[in-house]
Amino acid sequence: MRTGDRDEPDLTHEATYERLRSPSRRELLRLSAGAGLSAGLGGGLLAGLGPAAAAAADGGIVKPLPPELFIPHGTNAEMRWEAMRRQGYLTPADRFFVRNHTATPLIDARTWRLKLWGAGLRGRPAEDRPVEFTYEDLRALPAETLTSAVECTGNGRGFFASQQGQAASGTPWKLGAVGVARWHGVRLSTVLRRAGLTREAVDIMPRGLDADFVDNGENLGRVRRPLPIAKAMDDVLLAYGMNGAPLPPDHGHPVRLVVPSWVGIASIKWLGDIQVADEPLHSPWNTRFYRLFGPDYPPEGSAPLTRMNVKSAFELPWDATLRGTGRHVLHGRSWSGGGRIRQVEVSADGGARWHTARIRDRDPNPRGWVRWDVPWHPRTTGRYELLARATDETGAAQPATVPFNRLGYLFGAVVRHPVTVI
Ligand SMILES: Nc1nc2c(c(=O)[nH]1)N[C@H]1C(S)=C(S)[C@@H](COP(=O)(O)O)O[C@H]1N2
Ligand SMILES: [Mo]
Repeated sequence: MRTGDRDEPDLTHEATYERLRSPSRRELLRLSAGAGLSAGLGGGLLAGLGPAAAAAADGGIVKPLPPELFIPHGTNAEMRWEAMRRQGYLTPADRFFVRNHTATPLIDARTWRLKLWGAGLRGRPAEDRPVEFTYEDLRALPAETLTSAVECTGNGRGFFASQQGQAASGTPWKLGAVGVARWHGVRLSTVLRRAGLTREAVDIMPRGLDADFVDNGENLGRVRRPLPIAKAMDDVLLAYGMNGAPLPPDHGHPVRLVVPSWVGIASIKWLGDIQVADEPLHSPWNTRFYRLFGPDYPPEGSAPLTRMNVKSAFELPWDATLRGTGRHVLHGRSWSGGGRIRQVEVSADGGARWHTARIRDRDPNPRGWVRWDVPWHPRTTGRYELLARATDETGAAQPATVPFNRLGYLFGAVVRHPVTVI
């Protein structure tokens, strides 16, 4: 999965990559200011799709959001973790979280085209003379299946306020902004090669067909985030299927990227075009967002975020009620962008004693999660807090607290799950 030689920097990490050719702070400020080159193009391309690109009506999400499966957060909705109880390994599409910057666009696959352009392709095709693939072109290419998590970088953000007393800005997710699906599609590397990828290619910039994102009155253009070519050529999928069905509108129909192990923002939905550049690219989504900002970080923020961290969740309602002081079996899942989960421990006494959970998946998928269970015998009725902490194959684990960052990314501390035994 990772490239190369130990002496070589790992360029599949945007952070490593960034360190090697980081722009100056002044340059970054300029790059993060607004839509830059892409301003105004959104409307034109969308108009080109005609009625096919109408946006979903009220609320911006197409699928039903029954309250037993979802907690709504404006244009987004998170999965309730009890909805994974008695499910198999995968998150069914009906309960997969939705993170929309604006609204789900309704795109007709018959008129849709994927457009590739830029100086990293043979002949350096311009944006208005791109290399095009139809939906059928992509489906005719060798198909692959990839079981991978997609997780929002801000998953767990609400716990900065509720557990650490410092609120971060953004959607106050609990732990439900994650899901694991079986994605079907064609490797991005296959399509990049067919489009004429050259050795000069450095970064790609996939861009969505949803409406321009307006941040406090400032139009930042369409959702787009650079991806280093090394990651793009590694394990990234252009997905047109999810759990054996066509990709649903809310999850990127007709085609989305799935960038395993990385921050959810990398997995661009409703993919319209991909710039392939022979120089580093920037967008607000890797300069002003998706870096760590705060007292512990430099003014321009950390390096752009790449891999997700380690997390664990119980398959219980938030504020669960359990009947009886007898034997219970607690179920949950743990996952990490760093790879396979090696160990999960659970505490019911605030972290004084930890019990090793039984991991049910024998051969853990490094891009997915593991299911686990552990018996629990509460001796008295009353309020409890259940804690779960996991360790991944790199040795990364879940601490009791994490340093604050203003945008509330990567909350990886142990979450204290309230339970009442009656
Ligand atoms: N075009 C586009 N792609 C996007 C987004 C978006 O708003 N527009 N949101 C991103 C973010 S922040 C996340 S976490 C994932 C969420 O994917 P999902 O809604 O299928 O769960 O999609 C990413 N891709
Ligand atoms: Mo996200």
